[in-house]
Amino acid sequence: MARTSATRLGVQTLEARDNPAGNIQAALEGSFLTLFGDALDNQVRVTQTATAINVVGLTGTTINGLASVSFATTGVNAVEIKMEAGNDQVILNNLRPANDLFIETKEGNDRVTLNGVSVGGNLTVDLGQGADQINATNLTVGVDANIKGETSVVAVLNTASIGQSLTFTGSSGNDRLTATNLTLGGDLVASTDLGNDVINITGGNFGGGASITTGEGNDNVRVDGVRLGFGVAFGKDLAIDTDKGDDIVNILGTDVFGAIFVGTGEGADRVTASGVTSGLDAGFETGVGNDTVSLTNLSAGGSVNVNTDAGADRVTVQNVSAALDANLVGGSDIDTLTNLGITAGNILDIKEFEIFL
Ligand SMILES: [Ca+2]
Ligand SMILES: [Ca+2]
Repeated sequence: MARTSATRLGVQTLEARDNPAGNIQAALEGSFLTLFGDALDNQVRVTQTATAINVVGLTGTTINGLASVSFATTGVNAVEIKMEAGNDQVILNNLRPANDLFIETKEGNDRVTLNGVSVGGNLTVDLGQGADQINATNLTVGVDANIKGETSVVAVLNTASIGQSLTFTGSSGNDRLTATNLTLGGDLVASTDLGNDVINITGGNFGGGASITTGEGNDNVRVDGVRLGFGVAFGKDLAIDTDKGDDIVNILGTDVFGAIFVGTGEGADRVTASGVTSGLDAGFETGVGNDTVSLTNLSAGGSVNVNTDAGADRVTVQNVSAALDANLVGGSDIDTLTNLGITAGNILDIKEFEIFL
C-alpha cells in the first residue's frame, strides 16, 4: 500500500460574517404566519398584541435581514415555525392562533418558551435531536398537544389547559416532564424510553386516563393531587410502567375513575400510594429486586393486588380497603410485611412473606 504524503493544512482566515446568529424569514400570508430559520443559532421573540405581531431577533439574529419585523394584524389562523439545525431559541408571548401552532427545531440544543399562548387547534412541538427544553406558562390548547424530542427533552408546563390529550415523547436520553396544574379533556400519554426519566404531575384534572411508560433506567414518577378519568370519553385508568432500573413511583392524593396499575420491572424499586382511590382494581408489581411498597389510605372499588416478586422486599399496608379481594404476594426470598390494616370485601390472601412486623 502506497504511503500517502501528509497533506499540509493551511490556516484560512475566517471570513467575517454579518449574521453569526443567522436570519429568519418571517411572512404573514393571509392569516398564516411562518418563521423559517437557518442552520445557525436562531433566536427570536414573537409577541402578539391587539393590532400586530412583532417578531424580534435576539442576540444578533435578524428577521428578513432586519433587527425586527412587525405585521399589522388583529389575529392569525395558523403558525408554522421551523428553525432548522443550530441551538435555537423561540419565545412566543401571547400568541393566539385560531387553529394550529407547529414548531420544529431539529438538531441542536433548543429552547422553546410559551408565555400565555392560546392555540385553537393542535399544538405540535418537535424538538428533534439535542438536549432540548420547552417551558410553557398559562398555556391553552383547543385540541391535542404533542411534545417530542429525539435525544432528551425537558418540558415544564406551569398551568396548562388542553382540550383533548397531551402526548409527551422522549427518547434515549434523560427526559423530564414537570406539569403543575394540568387540565386535560382527554388522556396523558407519556413515553420516555431509555434514560433516567422524571415524570412529575402536581395538581390536575384529566377527563381521560394516563399512560406513563419510562423504559429502562432509574426513573422517578410522581402523580400528586390529580383527579383522573372522570370525563365522558377517553381512558379511565392510571397505568405506570417504569421497566428495568431502580425506580421510584409516588401516587399521592389522587382519585382514579378506572383502575390503577403500577409495574416497576427489575431493580430495587420504591412504590408509594397514599390517599388514593381507584374505581376498579389497584395493582402493584415490582419485579425482581429488593423493593419497597407502601400503601396508606388506599381504597379500591375492585381488588388490591401487590406482587413484589423475587428479592428481599418490604411491604407496608395501612388503612387499605378492597371492595373485592386483597392479594399480597411477597415472592421468593425473605420478605417483610408490616400490616397496619387491610380489609377485603371478599378474600384477603397474604402469602410468601416470612417476617411480620
Ligand atoms: Ca437554526
Ligand atoms: Ca433539537
